[in-house]
Amino acid sequence: MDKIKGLIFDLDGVIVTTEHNHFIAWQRTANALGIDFQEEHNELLKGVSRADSLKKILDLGSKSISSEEFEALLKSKNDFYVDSIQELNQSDLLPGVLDLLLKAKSKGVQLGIGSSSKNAKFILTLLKIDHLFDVVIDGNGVTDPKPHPEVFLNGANALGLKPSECIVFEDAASGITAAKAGGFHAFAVGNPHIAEMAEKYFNDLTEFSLEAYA
Ligand code: B16
Ligand code: MG
Repeated sequence: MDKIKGLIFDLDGVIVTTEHNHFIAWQRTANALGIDFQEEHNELLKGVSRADSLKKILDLGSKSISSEEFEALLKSKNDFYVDSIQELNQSDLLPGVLDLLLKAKSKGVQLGIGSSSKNAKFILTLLKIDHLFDVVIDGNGVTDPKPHPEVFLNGANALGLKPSECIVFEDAASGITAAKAGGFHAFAVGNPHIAEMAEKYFNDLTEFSLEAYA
């Protein structure tokens, strides 16, 4: 393995526990359409863009709606979700995150975010960790969402690093697929369902030792 010079983090589910907020907001949307939506269905939506998530929910219920209704549902889901995360703060960071970011900074390892979320910058500001990242690539700057590798390739490019010099931390199948397709080291965190797909698996980031890689 090349010496690791960059760490690229997915946001929802790796840095912070916002996946549950997404789930509650999508469940409300699905139920309004008369579609049953449970945690196991939500697994298919992790790391998936907002529009692709709604398409998957409609497929689940074999429903089709007008483009006006589609746009209105995207907006109401996001309004509900954003309302639900207003109180986010540093105590919501997942275990080991802050220590790892600070250790990487002190060793000169570059830091990036590779998220599908259009709310990523807002969330990083609420968490007061935005200043720690050298680059933030989010759902606003990407043409092809995960499982396409574009989000991570743009991140590595901006850091001036080769994918093989970066570890991507992900909690979603779509994100592990994207990282592997881009030639990154794809490490899974906090989601045992995807452990088998990844190069390494950690229950949380306290189990990851930067010294072993950088
Ligand atoms: P938004 P990540 C993803 O973020 C979430 O995992 C996924 O549940 C969400 O639908 C997607 O962002 C879009 O988020 O609606 O805020 O733009 O895990 O890639 O950081
Ligand atoms: Mg995620």
